Amino acid sequence: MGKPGKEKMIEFYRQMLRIRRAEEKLMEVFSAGEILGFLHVSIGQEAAPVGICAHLRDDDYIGTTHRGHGYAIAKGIELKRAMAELFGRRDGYCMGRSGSMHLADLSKGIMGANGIVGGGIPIVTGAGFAAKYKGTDQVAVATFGDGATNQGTFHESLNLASVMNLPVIFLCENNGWAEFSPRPVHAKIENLADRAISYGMPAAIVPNDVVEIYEACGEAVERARKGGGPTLVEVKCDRWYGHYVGDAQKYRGKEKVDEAMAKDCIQSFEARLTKEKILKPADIEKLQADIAAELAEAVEFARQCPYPGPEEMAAGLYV
Ligand SMILES: Cc1ncc(C[n+]2csc(CCOP(=O)(O)OP(=O)(O)O)c2C)c(N)n1
Repeated sequence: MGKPGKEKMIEFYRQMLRIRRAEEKLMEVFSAGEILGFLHVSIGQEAAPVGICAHLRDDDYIGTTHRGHGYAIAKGIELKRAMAELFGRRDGYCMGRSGSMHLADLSKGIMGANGIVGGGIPIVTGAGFAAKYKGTDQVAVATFGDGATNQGTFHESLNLASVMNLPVIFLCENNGWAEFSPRPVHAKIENLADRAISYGMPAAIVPNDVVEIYEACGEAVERARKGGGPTLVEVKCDRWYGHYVGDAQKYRGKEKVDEAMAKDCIQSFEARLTKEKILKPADIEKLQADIAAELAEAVEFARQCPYPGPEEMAAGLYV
């Protein structure tokens, strides 16, 4: 696999920035009442989706959580149609019926976000089983938070994937919080990757650094594609904002939030790219401007799309 070259590094930066700006825009329009329901953003956690998705093909599967926008974007979802979906419009990926927490695009292997904590893990394990059964070299990636590792679905899935040698990568974003409970309250062990030991599964622990995540996930994906079975990867990251947009985080001191923000995975990567002369300030400005234009277009597209009508309510249902 090797180290990522210059072009890949620039693409990592561009994708992390696209995710950050898209979620900032989502927070803005959600707070203005243009999007209904709940919204959970992954600001501060952009390195993991970019690091893993850089290894995935369109026909590889990914299943995410309530905090899954970053993975959908990194896996190749189109911002216009994703935005339309979150706005509840009929030109969205799921005709405006999924919103943020069930956003899916099977043409890109995006099996969907999931509002049930740990709910996506067995679904992805099933996709891994299908790939193995059919004899393809596809892989399946389940992403989830630290809280989800206490769910039975997590343990059943890891055990099954291990004994059946399935091509699944279990990617845990340990941001230290499960809703309003800090990790020591919901799990006695600091490193959740240790849970892989009981399933005889290889595991890796990586910091919130896109290149380190890319390298660890590269090994895991390669092992899975070659028939070597599953891996558990734990990324130690930080959630900047509340559990959902609008959560004032009264349970978490401001100094902790400031600490998390100071470890920004995008800022530190930008500093590295500038120092290594991979990007000049003018290149960064251009990237920022292109992303801003892409997002403005996506939001405008979403705003002018119609809502689905009641006559379309049963479309796409299995009976
Ligand atoms: C089965 C289930 N239990 C409880 C909830 C309520 N809930 C929503 S998100 C969440 C915390 C999830 O924490 P974690 O898995 O660490 O993910 P993070 O929010 O940090 O990304 C909880 C308890 C739920 N949606 N589903």
